[in-house]
Amino acid sequence: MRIDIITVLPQLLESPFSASILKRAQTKGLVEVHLHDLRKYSTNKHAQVDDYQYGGGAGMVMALEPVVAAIEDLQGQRNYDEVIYLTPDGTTLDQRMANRLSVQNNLMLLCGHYKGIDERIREHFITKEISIGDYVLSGGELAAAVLADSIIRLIPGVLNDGTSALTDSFQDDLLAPPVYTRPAEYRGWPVPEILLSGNTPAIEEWRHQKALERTQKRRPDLLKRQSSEEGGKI
Ligand code: 6GU
Repeated sequence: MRIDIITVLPQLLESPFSASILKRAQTKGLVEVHLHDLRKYSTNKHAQVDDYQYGGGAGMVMALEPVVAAIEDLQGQRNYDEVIYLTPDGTTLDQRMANRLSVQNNLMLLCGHYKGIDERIREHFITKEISIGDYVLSGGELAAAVLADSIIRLIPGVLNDGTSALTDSFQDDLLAPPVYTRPAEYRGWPVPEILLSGNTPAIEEWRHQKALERTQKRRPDLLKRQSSEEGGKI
């Protein structure tokens, strides 16, 4: 997979892709992440990438021409499965969306800034608009990092344990069960005995039960969703 990210703040996105799993995914050749500084596409002598909005009012808009130039430059080099605009008024990211995007080849992400982008770009170039939740961030960069992380970790080979992405919270609309590590007893608090039993089927059943209990208690909405939308996960 290849992910191209268009941003006015490439520095902000460098570190999330330079550490841990996202770094290893790139080193292993499983994903390529390319950051594109929108300023490089500005024809303005001050490399300005914002502009006033028609109709007046506070707040600048991302300048139309550099954004279009960046998108078209990349589209001239390869076909993109999706051109995604990160914006708080987009569709809220969930695991299902991450799953679907993880099987694509080329994704372009455009990080929103200021009051956003000219509506005509949304109408004519953007194929998907994604928000990462109902709160406001200073820009789309951190949202793009979150989206890319949620996608990249699902690419086969990225996680060492091939099954671990499947047992994540949300992967089957269940929260993950509790986990324990050494020592078996700490300050008088024991690890549940079943986990020390070596009885794998019983342990699996216990984990499933705990996942159900936890979901019922914390996110009953997920269980409702499961019963009303059986199947069709991808
Ligand atoms: Cl994608 N952008 C901004 N600026 N704020 C957000 C967001 C995106 N998703 C949630 N809040």
